This record gives sequence, C-alpha cells and structure tokens, in this order.
Amino acid sequence: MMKFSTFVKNETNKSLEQLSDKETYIQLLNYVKTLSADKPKNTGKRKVYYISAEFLIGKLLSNNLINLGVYQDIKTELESAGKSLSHIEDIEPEPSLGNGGLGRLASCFIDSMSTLGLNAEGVGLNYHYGLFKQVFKKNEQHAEPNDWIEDNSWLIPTDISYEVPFKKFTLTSKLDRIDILGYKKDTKNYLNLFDIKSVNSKLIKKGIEFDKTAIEENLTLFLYPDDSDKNGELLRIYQQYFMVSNAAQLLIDEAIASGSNLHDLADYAYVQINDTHPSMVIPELIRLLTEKHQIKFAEAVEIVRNMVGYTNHTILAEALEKWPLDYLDEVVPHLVVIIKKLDELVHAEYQDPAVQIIDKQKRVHMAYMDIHFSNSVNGVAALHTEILKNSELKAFYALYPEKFNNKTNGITFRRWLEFSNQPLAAYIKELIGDEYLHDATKLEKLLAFKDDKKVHQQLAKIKFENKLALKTYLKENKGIELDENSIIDTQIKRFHEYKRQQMNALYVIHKYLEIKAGKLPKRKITVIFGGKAAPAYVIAQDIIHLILCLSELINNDPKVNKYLNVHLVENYNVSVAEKLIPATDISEQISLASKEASGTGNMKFMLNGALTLGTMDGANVEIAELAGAENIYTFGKDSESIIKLYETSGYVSKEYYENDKDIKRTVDFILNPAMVKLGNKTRLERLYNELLNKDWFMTLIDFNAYVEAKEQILADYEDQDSWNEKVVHNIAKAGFFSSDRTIAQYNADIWHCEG
Ligand code: 26Q
Repeated sequence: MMKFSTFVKNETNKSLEQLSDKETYIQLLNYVKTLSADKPKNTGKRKVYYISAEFLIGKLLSNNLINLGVYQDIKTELESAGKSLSHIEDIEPEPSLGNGGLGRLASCFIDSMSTLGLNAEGVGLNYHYGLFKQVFKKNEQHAEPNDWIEDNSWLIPTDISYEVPFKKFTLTSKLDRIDILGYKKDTKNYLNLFDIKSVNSKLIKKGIEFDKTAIEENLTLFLYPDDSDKNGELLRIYQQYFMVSNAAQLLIDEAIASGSNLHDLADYAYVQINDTHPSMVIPELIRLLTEKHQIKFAEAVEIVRNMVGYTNHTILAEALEKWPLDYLDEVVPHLVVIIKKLDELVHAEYQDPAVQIIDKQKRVHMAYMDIHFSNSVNGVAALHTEILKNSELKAFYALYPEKFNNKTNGITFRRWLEFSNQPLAAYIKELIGDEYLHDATKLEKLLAFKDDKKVHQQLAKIKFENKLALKTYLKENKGIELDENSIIDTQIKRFHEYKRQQMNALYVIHKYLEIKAGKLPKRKITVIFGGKAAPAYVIAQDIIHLILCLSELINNDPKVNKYLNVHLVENYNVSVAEKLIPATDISEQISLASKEASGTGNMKFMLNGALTLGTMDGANVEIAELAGAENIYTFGKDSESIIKLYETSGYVSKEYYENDKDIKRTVDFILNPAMVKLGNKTRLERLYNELLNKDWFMTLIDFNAYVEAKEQILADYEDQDSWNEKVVHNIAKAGFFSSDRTIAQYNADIWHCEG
C-alpha cells in the first residue's frame, strides 16, 4: 500500500508539510477513495437491498481509515509532518442524511454487512440539505438548511439513471454511491443514493421553508419536509415512491444481469424495508414484474412475498403511516391499481376489519400491506417484538406466527469504541488483546479484572481524560463551559414526549430547589441534553425551551452553579455523540415503558462505561439481563402496567400533581417569575398545562421513582471501586450489542445470502 505522503507527492507535487489542513483533508479523502476503488464488491447469488429513508452515517474519514487498518499509521505520518489527525477530522462536514435511531441503525448495519462480507447494500435518497441544522435563539430552536455536500465528497457519481413515472410527469434519476468498507476486509459494498437531476436550491426561502409544490425541483432537497399540510404529505409520497421505484428498477436490472429470468427473482434479491417509508416497493415490484416483464399477477405477488422483510421500529400510532388513497391517486395512480388488488386479496382471505390494508376511511395502512406481502416481520428488541406479537400487531401474529421474529439492534464497535473512545480501546487491548474486534463477545474476558483496583483506577483516569477532551470540544465548538470534575449525566436523543426529557428537566428543577433550600449534593452534577425536535412538534419545542431557560437560570446562579450545571448542546449529531458518550458517567434511558422500541444510544453508553439509569423499556431490558440487576439502575412502572393503563385510560396526571407537594412545587416552577423572565410565557404555559391536563406519556407517574433512583446512582458514584466494578461488568457484557451479531442473525434467519 502506498504511503500517504507518497500519494500526496504524486498528486500535488508537494510534501505533506506544505499542505494546509483543508488540503490535507482533501488529499486524505482522495487517498481513501483510491484505496477503496481498488477493492472488489462483495458477490453472491442473492443480494440484500436495505432500503431506508435515512442513513445517519456520520463523518466517514476516520471510520474508513480504521476499516482500512491504517488509522494509526496515518496519525503517526501526519504527526511527523506537524499535523493533527483530529484537527483534520474536524474539517469534514457531517452528512445530513438521517434524523435519529432508525437512520443510525441503518448505518451501523451497512458497516457490519461489509465487515461480514455479505452481498448487501443500502438504498436511499441523497438529500441535499438533509435534516435541518438546529440553532438556538432566545432559548428557542430554529431550523436552518444544512448545506453538507461539498465539491470534494465521498459521493461517487455513476451513470445509472431511471425514469420514475408520476401522474403529472416523469422524473429522471441519477445514482451516486458511497463505498462502504468492512473492518479489515478486502471487499466492499455500496450505499446507493438516488437523486433527481433537476434539484434547485433556490427554492429555499426563510429557514427551511420552500415551495412544496415544485416537485421536479424539490424532491431531494430535505429529509422529512414539514408534512403538517397536504402539500407536505404529497411531497413525502413523491419522495418515497421515487426512492423505491429506483430501488426496484435497480434490483431487477442487477438480477437480470446476474442471470435471473425474474421468475426466480427471489433467489437474486432480498429487500429489507426499514420501517414503512419504503413500503411502496412491494406494489412497485409487482407492477414492474407484471407490466414490464409479463409475469402473471398471482405469480408476481408470490415472488415479491418471498423477497421482502419488514422491520418495525415503533408502536407509536402517529408514526405508523397511513396514506389517504386519494393522495396516492394524485401522485401514483398506477400504484393504486396494484394496492387495491392487494387489498382485495386480503379481503377475500380475511374478514377481520383490523387486518385490512385499506380502511373504511380509505386510508392505506402501509405496515399492514408489508405484513401480508412479506415473509418476515421483525421488531428491534426482545420486549418490542413481544409487544408487537401480543398487543400492537396481535391480529397479524394470529394469522402469520411464522413471520414474526426479533432482531435486537446493535451498534458498530468500530465507530463507537475504536474511533470514539481511543483511550479505552487501547486499554482494553492491553488487558485482553484485540480478539474482541472480530468477536465482540470476547469482551467478557474483562470480567477477570472486575475486582482489580488498578483497573478501576485506570478506567476512572480514562473517563477523566475523556471529560477533558469533551471540555475542550464544547468550549471551542458550542460555547459551553464544562466542569470536568463533575458527574456527567447525559440524555441525547430526538426530543419526544415519550422519551421524557421533560422528566429529567423536572429532576433538574427539583435539585435546584433543594440546593436553594440549602440541601447540597455531595458532588457537582452536570446534566447534559442533546437532540432536535421536529419543526412541527410544538410540545417538543416547548421542552427544549424549558431546558434552555433552566440552563440560563442555573448556570448563572452563583449559589447553585457550584453544584449543578445544565447544558443543551446545539445541533446534536453523530459527531457530538462521539464526544459526549465516552465522557459520560450516567446514561439517561428514561422512556415510558413500552414506548421505546429499542434504543441504541443505551448500547453505546454501556460499551463506553457509563451506567444506565433507565426504565424497563426497549433494549434496556436486555442490558439489565446481561449486565446483571446490580450493575444498572432501573425504576418506574413496567410495560404491562403501562399498556393496561392506556387500555383503561387509568392515568390522570392532575392526581399526581395535586396529591404530591413536591411534584406540585416542581411543576409549578415552570411558571416561576424567574423562568418567565428568561423565556416565552406562551411556551412555558403550554407545557405546564400539557403536564397538568394531558401528559399523554405519563411523566408524573414515574417521577418519584426516578428521583429516588437518581439519588441512589449519585450516591453510589462516591464509592469509586464499586462503581468501576459495575463499569467493568457493563463493558464486558456489551459484546452482545455489536451490530455484527445483529446482521449475522438477519442473514441466518431472513436474508440467507452468502458471505
Ligand atoms: C412517520 C410518518 C410520517 C412522518 C414521519 C414518520 C417517521 C419518521 C421517522 C416515523 C419514524 C421515524 C423514525 C423512527 C426511529 O428512529 N425509530 C427508532 O428506531 C431505532 C432503531 O430501531 C430504535 O432504537 C428506537 O427505539 C426507535 O425510536
């Protein structure tokens, strides 16, 4: 392999020392692209197409260097030329192709598919401005376009292009690809990102507002454009159909090129549908097979049924897509014909209204279509899959028990340990070698050191080092002063009521009031939040507002700020997560039980030696089982009780407020004059009223249990030996959460493609 400095000399006729950091970044990008261009693609008869509206891939330079096995060499080479790799990493813009857990999961998955050498690719859209950039002004969130694509980028143009027919016009696509390297593998896969040729950024007006009707120019401008009006919803349908029609045409072309006669298409392709955003791929494949390739309808249905799997990521009713048939008819009438035929097939077989694709109000239930016309339906954590089978999708489980399976989520350890926590990774190698990089369960060897005080001290030292690195990062990039000597308690995820950032904020108020009253914590606590709220989700924005006001109040109060700090990090993204997670002591996973399908941040924290403070929800349940009850802090009502409460409408938030003085005092503080002075009264009042009169996600039901568990975890931190014994247990048992394991299971149980 050519040395980087030689590459630079050949390309620029300059030495490495003569390049600026920006020029060095561009040379490194080209160096990696050249090395990866030499690698052959994975092969195998059957190819997996993982279709997803989001791929939250994060920066790629460091990850690619690690996967190529040259990270340390490049670091050393740069150092001897007087350069710092971490400064150069900062220059790369973070791709803005995802929003949260589902998109980050898709990205961990494509890393693992390449690492396992599977013939499996991602397919999505290349949004030019992706998800909005979050900016805080006057303690409120504002959304700005995120212009992430530069002239030099990881995107590799191809001349692959398709015609995608809509009712009113036909759009021509173009395909850009990103090479996806596996960890120390000789082969690669692609992330396929389709785009329109005619995208026009001049449509963007104030913030992220734009003309939603100019489809031929706006289709790939934004991820999840505002769909609070009809034009927004229509645009989403345009985006989804464009994504899946391209995917379907690509896979049919590739199958034919590999020798398929299309009657045997299922031997050549498998489509994994990441939530319902790509569901239209089912009728689209059937349409193409019948209309373009003369296959009979009944046969086409069976072919497609054998080559599609559906992954469910949520049980929140509002996130389960139901498109009005009229809207589909306005955009893709040719698909409506097929959807109606599928609906008739279901109707002929089953009479239960609960399992019909098209309901009485003429809305198409995308998930239901997926379940009938696929051969696999999976949840993303053990508890989540059980809830799907026994409650949310019970009627379907009764029809198709054999289709249902669980695939507990995972994360790639290359990004979330090797790269993001280099001091810890180096120390683990010192203790147990590097076998865990290929077989993550080998981390269990760390259990041999669980009582070793020297190991405890070293882990504490690494945590402190990471806090210092975070301090520098937050100061330089986010205008935040972090106290490295405080306990760091972090909640990072999309803002949503079910995730209950508001419960954490109420804890902050509770602590503030205690400190004001002279009850001082043993050690300073820093509560960190990070996350974006959907622009149309008003209450989530109100929660952000509450936290920003609290942050201003508390951090500027000299009596309190010695004991308590609150920060909300602006524009939380993958790069911010990579800095926050290794420095965190307490991982907040406090969703209302039954509502968080899995969570994957919880796994990242566990791997990085933070202890979980969480409800028995999603993958927290499996974390508790693996780490052992004594090594995790769980609290609150369990999922069964919560599901019952919803069934009986048994939760009345006002009762909690009126019957508990501390809760009342804490909630009332939202409207304290000191807060109203810093904030927007309308927002604070709305949030207060929401908590009192509605509180759909039951913040108050677990508040006391939460305070108690938090006091316990804070107290336990003081015994550092016992704390670090728990830390060792957590890291040692985190191997199960490697996405390599998850992907191996998808392949063994669903995809059956050769590796
Ligand atoms: C639906 C309808 C209309 C508009 C938007 C949507 C929509 C958009 C995004 C629905 C869902 C999403 C994203 C969901 C998501 O990120 N889910 C998370 O997936 C993770 C990976 O499985 C889990 O770990 C999380 O628990 C789950 O919340």
